[in-house]
Amino acid sequence: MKVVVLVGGVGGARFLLGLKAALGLPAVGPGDGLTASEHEITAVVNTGDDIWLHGLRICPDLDTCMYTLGGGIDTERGWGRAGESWVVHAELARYSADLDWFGLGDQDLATHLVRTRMLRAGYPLSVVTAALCDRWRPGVRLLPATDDRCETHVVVTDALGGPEFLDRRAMHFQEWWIRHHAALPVSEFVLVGAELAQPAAGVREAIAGAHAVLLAPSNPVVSIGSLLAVPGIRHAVRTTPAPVIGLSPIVGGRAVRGMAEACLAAIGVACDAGAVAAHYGARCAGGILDGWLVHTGDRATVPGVAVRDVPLLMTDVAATAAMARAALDLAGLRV
Ligand code: FO1
Repeated sequence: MKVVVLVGGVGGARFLLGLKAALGLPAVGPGDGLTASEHEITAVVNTGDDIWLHGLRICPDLDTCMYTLGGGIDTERGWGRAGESWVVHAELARYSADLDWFGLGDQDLATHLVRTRMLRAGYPLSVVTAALCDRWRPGVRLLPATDDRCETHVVVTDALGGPEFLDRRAMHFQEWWIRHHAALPVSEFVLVGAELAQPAAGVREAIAGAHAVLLAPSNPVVSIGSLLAVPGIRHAVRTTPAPVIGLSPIVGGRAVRGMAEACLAAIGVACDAGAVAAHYGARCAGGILDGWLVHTGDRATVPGVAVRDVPLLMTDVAATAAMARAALDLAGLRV
């Protein structure tokens, strides 16, 4: 069975752990490689969070998926390496090198150094990611949404200069998310580079050749939304013969993780499972969904979208595996 998952960062990575378990693959790592599984998972990973810092290209969602599935993630934070040290980060702060708001771990730094060196040598991000995965062996093919620059930036309108100076300024999503804790009022999200970006090698083919395409319970705006904003990816999802099934990241009117509420409010979408489904839209009505899983007790009514309610809290791998099985079942696939 070929399953393609559109994922963002922490939530998406956790979902992939459960999907691997649901398909009989070891949650972490590639397994013994002897029992060649007849199942193949491809994750199309959001690259809208990617950022140049200290001259290094940092890919938060790709690294979160790679570390999580490769067994190197710090499970408390959900990002960065387990057992991390922050010596370089502290030294940068001593130089008041400004970017102390971004946590740069010493082990994580090696990933950025290798990636940046390969990018500078001309390798596309998809090739770089495959090379990094040679070490981490995630047991899932990780494809960046695009090999091109297509960054999520946030336009903030606030009266920093006093009520008479309502000024608009843009900043990278990471700065808004981390430095400002998503607390600054957003007037819009802009995908810088989208007009020139193409899906990365293999993305369109994976989506077209899948038996099921799943939307992980990731942030609908800055993860799934930024991913779908890469020209060609939304079209690939809308035209694949595979059923397209989404899992709601909103449980009981509250985002399970991260600050999806702030992001949804910025685009005028209510923070509930039904509103997010309507935002994605039914494939038969110009959107992308054929099916939608909501948490037990939540509701969603979108004409043309088959809705089921199941427990959607990824409390552990077993719970997440049950969610993944429910999504595949809604796609008509029995595992
Ligand atoms: N998230 C934070 O809240 N604070 C950080 O300092 C931080 C640093 C960081 C470094 C590398 C990396 O791969 C992820 C990092 N994240 C940090 C998480 C990241 O900002 C978010 O998880 C994603 O961008 C949202 O999906």
